[in-house]
Amino acid sequence: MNQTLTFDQAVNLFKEPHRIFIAAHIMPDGDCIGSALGLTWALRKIGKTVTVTCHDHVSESFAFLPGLKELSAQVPTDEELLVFVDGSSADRYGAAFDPKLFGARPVLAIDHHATNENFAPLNFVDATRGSCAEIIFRFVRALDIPLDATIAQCLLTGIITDTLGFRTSNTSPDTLRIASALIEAGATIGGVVEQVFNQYSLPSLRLRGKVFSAAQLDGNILWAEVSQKDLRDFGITNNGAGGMINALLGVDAAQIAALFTEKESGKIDVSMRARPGYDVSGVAARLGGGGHKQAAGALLDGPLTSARERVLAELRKVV
Ligand SMILES: [Mn+2]
Repeated sequence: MNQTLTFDQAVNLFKEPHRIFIAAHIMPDGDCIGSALGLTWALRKIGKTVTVTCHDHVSESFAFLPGLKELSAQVPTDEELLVFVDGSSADRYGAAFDPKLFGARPVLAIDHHATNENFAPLNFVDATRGSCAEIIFRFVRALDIPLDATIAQCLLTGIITDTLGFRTSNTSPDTLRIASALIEAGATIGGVVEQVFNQYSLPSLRLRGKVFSAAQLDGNILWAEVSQKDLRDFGITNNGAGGMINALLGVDAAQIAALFTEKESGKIDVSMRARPGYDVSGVAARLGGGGHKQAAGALLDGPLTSARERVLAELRKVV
């Protein structure tokens, strides 16, 4: 039976073990990478041996974070504690989340998604937090680990990316207090914003031009799509579509935006954004995905047209 832990119970799990396994989720974003690496460097600072993993391609935009190269696809071996960060369900971790490998070891999920399924044997979920990195910060503090610039920069990256630069409605006074402690420890806002928000490749800019010019308004739902052919035509091999969804919701007539991206596997990744007062997390959950009220997503069967019709039918019920 899966258990929900109090904060203190979850913190205590870190005290005894020497070898710890940490996993970031697939389609990794700045929050799961920043949370996983921030926790890794913090635990190493108190003498723990940490394996940090991700079963997916990790965007080069995060190359400025120390340890990024370590995020390879590994499964648990002899670690004494297994930790899964920032994911709402087991399928977000690929082969790393395999109960056959767990044995009697504690397996803890730390997350902030309202759609979290309490999927791990032990779970600590705080859905009031705008980012998982804020929760990790609380763990670091509770374990009396002194912050340094590396830990701080990883965690601030998580906060800034998930709050879109302190702009989401779940950015709280405590978010800003935590950010200010991280800046005091040596992290910089400019460093994150410059690397993550202000830079994309020329092919990615051109892809935006094509995708945005074909965007369609359906009532007050704005949608656009990116096919594998588009990605090939523009010579984009990895995550060139990143960040587009937020621009779509910038359209004044839109209350909800949806971006459909055809994956190499033929599956369709749908990202959704909603203005305050609307909620796309329920739609994402019904489609087998998850997320927050204002930002959620799911992975659907192709082709693009049928995935799009399925999602739009659900979204029309929300607006
Ligand atoms: Mn997150």
